[in-house]
Amino acid sequence: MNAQRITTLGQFIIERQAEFPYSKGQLSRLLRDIGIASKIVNREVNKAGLVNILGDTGETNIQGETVKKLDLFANEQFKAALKAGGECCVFASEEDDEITTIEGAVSADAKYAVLMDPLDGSSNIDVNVSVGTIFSIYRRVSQEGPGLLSDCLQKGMHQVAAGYVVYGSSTMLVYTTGHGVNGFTLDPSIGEFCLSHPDMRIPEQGFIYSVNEGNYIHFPQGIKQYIKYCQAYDETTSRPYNSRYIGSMVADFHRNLLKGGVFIYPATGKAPKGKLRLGYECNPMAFIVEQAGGKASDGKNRILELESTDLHQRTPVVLGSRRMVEKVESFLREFPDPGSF
Ligand code: P6P
Repeated sequence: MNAQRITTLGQFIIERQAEFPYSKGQLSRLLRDIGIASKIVNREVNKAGLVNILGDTGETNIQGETVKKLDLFANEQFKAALKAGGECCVFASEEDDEITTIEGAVSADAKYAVLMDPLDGSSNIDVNVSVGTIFSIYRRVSQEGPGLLSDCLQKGMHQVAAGYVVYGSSTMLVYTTGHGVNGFTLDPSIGEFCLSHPDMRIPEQGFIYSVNEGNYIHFPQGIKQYIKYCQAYDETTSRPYNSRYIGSMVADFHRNLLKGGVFIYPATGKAPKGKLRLGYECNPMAFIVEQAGGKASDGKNRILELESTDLHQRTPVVLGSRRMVEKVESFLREFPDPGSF
C-alpha cells in the first residue's frame, strides 16, 4: 500500500517559496520559526493542568485583562523564537504595552514586523476550552536598524502573511501568504505540522452565527435586527440558524471557516469601539477569510483598509461567509444607530 504522501509545514513552505520571487527565503524562515514556537506552546497548553502555569500571574495587560501564566509563557516563546530567527526587526503583542525592537547583528537585514496575540481566548485556559495564537506579518517600511512602531501600524491590506494556531481537539496551524489558505494538523507522533486542509475555502453562505448575545441590550439596532433574522423560522433560507459562540475568537473563526458562518463582535456599552484588536486579531483573520473567499468588515468598511493608528486599537468586526457578512451590513444600513460605525 502506498504510504500517503505527508507534506510537512516546512516542506510546504519551501515548495511555495517560488511565490515570493524577491525573497531569499526570509519569510519562509520566519514562518518556520513561528511554527516551531507553536509546537512548544502547544506542549505546555496540553499539560496546562499538570504544571504550575495555570491561573493568574496577578498582572494585568494593557487591555486591563488578567494575564494568565500561559499567556506570558506563550508571549516569551514567540518573542524568543523571532529574536533567534533573525528575520524579524520588531514584534508587537497583545501582552506587551509597547513594541519590542529586535536589535543586534541578527536583525541587520531583518525585514519583517510581526504582530501577535500569543494566546487568544486565555479566559478559557482554566476550563479546558480551545485557545489560539494569531499572527500578522508585514514587510518593514522603515529603512534599516531596529524596527519602529510605524512598521507595526500599517493597513491590513499590506500584510505579507497571516495565520493562527488553534489548540483544540487537535492542534492546527492555518496561514496565508496571499495565495490561498492552507491548514496543517500537528502529528504528535512525529512532531510535525502536516498538510491536512489544502486550499481552504469558506462556504459563501453558512448557517451559524457567533456573537455574545449577553451583550444584546447594548448592540446597535442593526445587529439586534440581524440576530432576530437568524432566529426567525424560514425553511427557504434554512432558518433559524445555529448559534455557536465559544468565547475564543480563533476557535469560533476556525469552525466558521470550515463550516460557513459569521462571527460578530460589535460595539457594545462596555466596548464602544468593539473589543477585538485591529492589529493582531481582526487584520490577520480578515486577510485569511478574504483569501478563503469570505468577507471582513467593521459593519461598513473593509477591515483590511482601516487606518491603524494605535498598537492596541479596537474595532467592531463582522467576518465569515461573504453572503452572511453582506446581510449583517444590510441590516446595519437599514437600521442605522446615531453615531455608530
Ligand atoms: P466576550 C478572548 O478574550 C477574546 O479576545 C476573543 O478570543 C473572543 O472572541 C472574545 O474576546 C470574547 O469576548 O466579551 O464575548 O467574552
